[in-house]
Parts: sequence; C-alpha cells; structure tokens
Amino acid sequence: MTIGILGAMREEITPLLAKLSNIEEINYAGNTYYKAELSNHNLVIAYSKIGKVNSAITASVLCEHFKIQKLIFSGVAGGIDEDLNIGDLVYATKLLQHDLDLSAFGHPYGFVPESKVFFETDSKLCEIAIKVAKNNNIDLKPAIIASGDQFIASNEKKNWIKDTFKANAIEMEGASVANVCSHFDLPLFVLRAISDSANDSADMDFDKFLETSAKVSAEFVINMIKEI
Ligand code: 3QA
Repeated sequence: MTIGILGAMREEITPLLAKLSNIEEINYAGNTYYKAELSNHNLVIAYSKIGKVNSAITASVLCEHFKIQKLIFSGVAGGIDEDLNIGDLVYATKLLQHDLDLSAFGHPYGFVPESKVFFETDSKLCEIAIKVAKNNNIDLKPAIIASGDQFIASNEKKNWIKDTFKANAIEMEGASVANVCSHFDLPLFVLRAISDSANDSADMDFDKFLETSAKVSAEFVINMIKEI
C-alpha cells in the first residue's frame, strides 16, 4: 500500500526521515516529497508549510499526484484540556475550522454552505492506533481538533474555541486536510503531540518542546505503519 505522511513544519517530519533509509527526493508543485519503504508499504512523506491552505495543497498533491491510499498527519498541537500535558498524544476523531465565520448570515461557526462543520477521520486507522497505544503502554487520547490560520496564545481565544466547538486541541492544518480527504474519499488519521497549552506562554513552550513532541508523534506513526 502507498501511505502518505504529512507534517506542517520540517521539524515534524525530520524524526520520520531519520528512521528511514534509501530515501528518494522529488520536488513537485513547490514542495519536496520523500519516498521510502517501510514494512512492505511505500511511504510518501512531506511537510506542507504552516496553515490550512498549504496543508490542503500538499494533501491534494499526495492524493492526486502520488496516488496515496491512506494519509497520516503527524505533528504537534496546543492542548486545550487541563489534563493534556506537554508530550501527550492525541488523535483526532473529528476536526473543524475555528476561524471560518459566516455567522453574519446566521450560520454556525465553522460552516460554509454545501459543506459541514465537523470532518471525521477514518475509524479503522483510529482502531489501529488504539491497538498500537495499548501494546506499547502509551496513553493516547481521542480529541476534537480545531484548526485555524492562527497560532493561539491566549486563554481567552482558547476558551472561545473550547466553548464553541468542545475542542480538545488546537493546530493549524488538520481540518483542511480532513476536508481534502473527505472530497477524495481518502482514509485519514491525525496524530498530534502536545507542544504547549495555547496560553500566554505558548510561544515559549512551543519553541522549547517542538522537537521533542514532534518526535513523540513521529515514533508513534512508525509503530502504526508496522500495524497497517
Ligand atoms: C505553528 C505550527 C503550525 O503548523 C501549527 C505548529 C502547536 N501549538 C499551537 C497553538 N496554536 C495553533 N497551532 C499550534 N502547529 C507554530 S508557528 C511558529 C513558527 O516559528 C501546531 C500548534 N498554540 C517559526 C520560526 O519563526
């Protein structure tokens, strides 16, 4: 099977590439794609650059050009729930765009006509992840993930997102990737390790924990590929 693995930042895919050998590099449509093999699967790995538009482009290219059959997003996120600590792993059950606002027309936040607020991930991939977590004694929590083109670094904004969508974690790419995958009927799994708490120290925490948390996520994904 051909599996795509996507990160937003270079730091999110570096620990994946470090575990692979015979990597082929392909430049296409403004990004670099890395091809490698792992436990009988062909992998196509890329980072999109930050944000919903960039990640939607890269997810579309992975799907249409590289013909991937499943997509796994690996990276970091800001934690909303009090019980989420730095380094904790969450996987998305559903995702939404918190910065999409047609409320002036009476629409709920996150909604545009002919689309929907919540995009779901693939239940089979989620089940595999739960099994991998159990086998390795890892605490993996399900989460509603809110995505938007903003780095959230205030309790006020964080609490609005929490109250409006019941979201458990925040990032900037998952929901746009989930939207792409729903159009192409492509099974998606979104994994994120917490790098900060989206509060007023989020910027400092992020800089401090990006690399270690990205590695936690990447290592879980490697274990997951072996179970697919
Ligand atoms: C944002 C990265 C983007 O890809 C989303 C990290 C972790 N904590 C978050 C938070 N709010 C929103 N998203 C996140 N990723 C980091 S921008 C820093 C760039 O620095 C998830 C995420 N609180 C580059 C050096 O200047």
